[in-house]
Amino acid sequence: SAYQNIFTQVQVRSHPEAGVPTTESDDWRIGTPFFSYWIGKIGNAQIGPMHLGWTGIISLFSGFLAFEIIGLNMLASVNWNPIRFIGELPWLALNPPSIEQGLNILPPLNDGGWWLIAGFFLTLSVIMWCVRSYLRAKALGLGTHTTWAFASAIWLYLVLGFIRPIMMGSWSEAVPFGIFPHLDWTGAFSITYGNLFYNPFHCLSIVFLYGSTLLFAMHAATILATSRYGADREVEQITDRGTGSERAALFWRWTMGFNATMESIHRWAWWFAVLTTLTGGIGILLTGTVVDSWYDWAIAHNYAR
Ligand code: BPH
Ligand code: BPH
Repeated sequence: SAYQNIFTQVQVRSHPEAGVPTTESDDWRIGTPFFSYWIGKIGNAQIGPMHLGWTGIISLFSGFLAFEIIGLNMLASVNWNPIRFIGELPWLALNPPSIEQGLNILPPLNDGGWWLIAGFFLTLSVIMWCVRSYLRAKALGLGTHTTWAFASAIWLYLVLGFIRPIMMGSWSEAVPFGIFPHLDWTGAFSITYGNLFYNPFHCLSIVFLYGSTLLFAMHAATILATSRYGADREVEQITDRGTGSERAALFWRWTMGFNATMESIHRWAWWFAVLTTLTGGIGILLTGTVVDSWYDWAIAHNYAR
């Protein structure tokens, strides 16, 4: 039959696909698989089974605890009034300890204690999720690229909420939980330290974040445009270049004189994503510890005038 791509695909309806055998027993695969037509429009129509495992259970449980602690504190802050809770949700906060608490790990519950407990469980949750991605990759015989990329995001998370507060000697330096409250924190942080735009690591982080979206748009467009020649079978075309990836490469060589390869484009994407949070974390760690005003720093280094 005709070649299938995402525009013409036929949704498979058969016995659920169990996947390749893994190196371990399959006891942890839970949930009876089922098919969904509409989910099939945006991805694989088969839902489940999912692999849970101990790291998955710990992650979901501790993530749920953090979520509950944050939510109940916000509910308490509006006198347990559910209507106000919904109406004011974007403005509600669970704040870190006040300055006087320093790095006290047992501050009063209503002066950052709940914030510390929620932060502990959220951190446990994301680290367990990361370990889980490592274990799933190993069980399938994969490289661990996803795990290390996620670790880069966790690095920025830890700098913002844990490492920098410790270096500054106070939990009060950390980010509050809450929608507008964390945005207010971000804005105040920039103003306090002389405008983050003058922080060169913030610049680098932006370059990589915007660069990531540029690369993603270019790559997705290129593959969609050449899928009619089979270039969407990307992994095969790394080792067995076909007319699809040949045309994809030529398109960019004609357009800008240079082209990535079917493999290197994925390394470009991986590094751009990873460097967004890696450079970002460095920039935040330097702020208030090494540099008190990025504007003054920029003047001193002929970067601003
Ligand atoms: O699995 C993932 O992605 C799908 C991992 C992840 C990643 C990964 C993953 O592998 C990678 C490579 C990245 N993120 C990369 C990046 C970029 C940097 C390299 C950077 C731009 C970035 N991630 C950013 C972000 C951001 C922000 C702030 O910009 C966010 C918010 C995220 N990433 C978020 C995420 C998650 C989607 C996922 C991930 N990045 C990590 C999931 C995780 O750690 O989960 C822990 C928490 C839980 C498992 C539980 C949460 C609790 C729920 C909120 C409520 C509980 C619900 C309850 C169970 C239901 C109750 C039932 C009721 C009916 C009663
Ligand atoms: O790294 C950074 O800076 C170096 C961060 C960032 C910042 C920061 C950072 O910390 C701050 C304080 C600011 N920007 C501040 C400002 C100024 C005030 C708003 C203003 C000048 C500004 N930034 C502007 C801009 C602009 C523009 C156009 O004006 C841009 C484009 C940017 N800033 C861009 C950026 C990014 C490059 C970078 C940054 N500013 C942030 C990079 C990034 O990807 O951050 C998101 C990722 C994370 C925070 C990691 C989260 C990973 C977790 C493990 C996920 C956990 C998920 C979990 C499942 C959640 C569950 C929760 C449940 C309990 C509900």
